[in-house]
Amino acid sequence: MSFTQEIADAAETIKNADSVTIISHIDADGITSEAVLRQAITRRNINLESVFVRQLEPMTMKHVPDNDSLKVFIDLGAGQQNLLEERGLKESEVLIIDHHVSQDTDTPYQQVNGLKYGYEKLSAAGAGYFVARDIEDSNIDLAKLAVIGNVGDMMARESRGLIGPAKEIADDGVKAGNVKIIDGDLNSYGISTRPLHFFLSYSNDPFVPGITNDAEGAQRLVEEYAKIPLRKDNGKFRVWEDLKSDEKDRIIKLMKYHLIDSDEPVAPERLIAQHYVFPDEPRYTPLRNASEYATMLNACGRWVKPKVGSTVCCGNKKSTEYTEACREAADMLRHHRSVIREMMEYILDTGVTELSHLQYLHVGDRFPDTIVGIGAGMALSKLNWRLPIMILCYLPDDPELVKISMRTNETMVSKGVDLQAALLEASEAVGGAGGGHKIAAGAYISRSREAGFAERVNEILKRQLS
Ligand SMILES: [Mn+2]
Repeated sequence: MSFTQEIADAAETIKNADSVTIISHIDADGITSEAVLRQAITRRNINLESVFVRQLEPMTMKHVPDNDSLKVFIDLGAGQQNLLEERGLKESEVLIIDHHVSQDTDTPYQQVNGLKYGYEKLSAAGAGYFVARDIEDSNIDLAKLAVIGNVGDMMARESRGLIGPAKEIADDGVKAGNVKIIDGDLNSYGISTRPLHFFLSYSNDPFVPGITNDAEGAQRLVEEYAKIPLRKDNGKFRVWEDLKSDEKDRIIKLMKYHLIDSDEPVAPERLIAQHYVFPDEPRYTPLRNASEYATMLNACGRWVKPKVGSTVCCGNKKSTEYTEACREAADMLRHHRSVIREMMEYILDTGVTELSHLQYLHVGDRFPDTIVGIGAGMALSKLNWRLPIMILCYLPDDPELVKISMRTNETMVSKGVDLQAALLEASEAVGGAGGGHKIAAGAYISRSREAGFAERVNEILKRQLS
């Protein structure tokens, strides 16, 4: 079997179905996955129902309908095939499209998964897009959504751009005319919506002395040193996307000079990344580029309204349903950002406990567990970047568990830090479970074992750096 064959078989399975149920995950990748498949399926006039779950576990399996539809599990399912078996789902009624590690079970469920072919940088929406394109060539207009899914799942992060099959998808988007790839751009978030000087001051990967967390410094760089107007003729602040390419180059060059003042040498290329802009979306909105769009969808998921996100993704722009969904999604995004900001301020005001190789804080049940990781990442940019940050929190719906979120940066990863390995080992030792990436990872452990957990992880990090 090859990946191409898996895709072709999945397309065939969907085309032959009388009705389909999509079961997907409530984050940006899950929502775009659903939106890609939903459009590919409804364009063939096949009956369809969609279900979103926070994660696939015994409690949420009950949302999977008991009917004779084809159940397409996407962005989840690969690692929970035992649950599908326990539920009594037959091989013939299941298709899994996923990019998580697959679990061995007796029932050989049909699956599309790039992971076993070495495609680690392809999200579920990416895999789902290939199936959609196989169903009908004209579905290449859906590549845009898969780009958002890939970016949302951080597939472009370490490589500073999409690579391999995910790049092929972005190229399809260019062909379809609704994706524009911008090369050699600044690696920072908010190109379409953030006022220029704030955009630069939020840039923290890498940390740029005199600019990162310093909006006044950023403003001086723009106006005094680069001699670039900060505002448009109408008085409003310009955004990064407004800048001409020579203006961008001037700013990037100046930022490279600032890097010389870094505590540790930083390769100037680390300032550079690829951006994905959507020319069919309105300017100055989060819909305009892949990373801001992904944040908006994550906000919809975190406020448990993935269907609002999906309606936006399907982009039936003339419908009032679409207009209403955009408004609601924008509200959720604003709320999302303000809660994250609140959490970051809480971490900074309360202060973290520093151990030799990490810093940590327990936030109890003050913040939704779904934003704790992001808040931790933002707080880290204002704290000692050498110490990975660990935030512990309680879960509203499970009094037994503690959620652990950890974040670090690329410099520490290059020195040997691997948060996924650290949390996996530490949580397994106390009967919990963890996973993620080197740069960002999470775990769940029992409340009865939380004492001493930070020290345990600290020891592992110490070993990794020795
Ligand atoms: Mn995913």
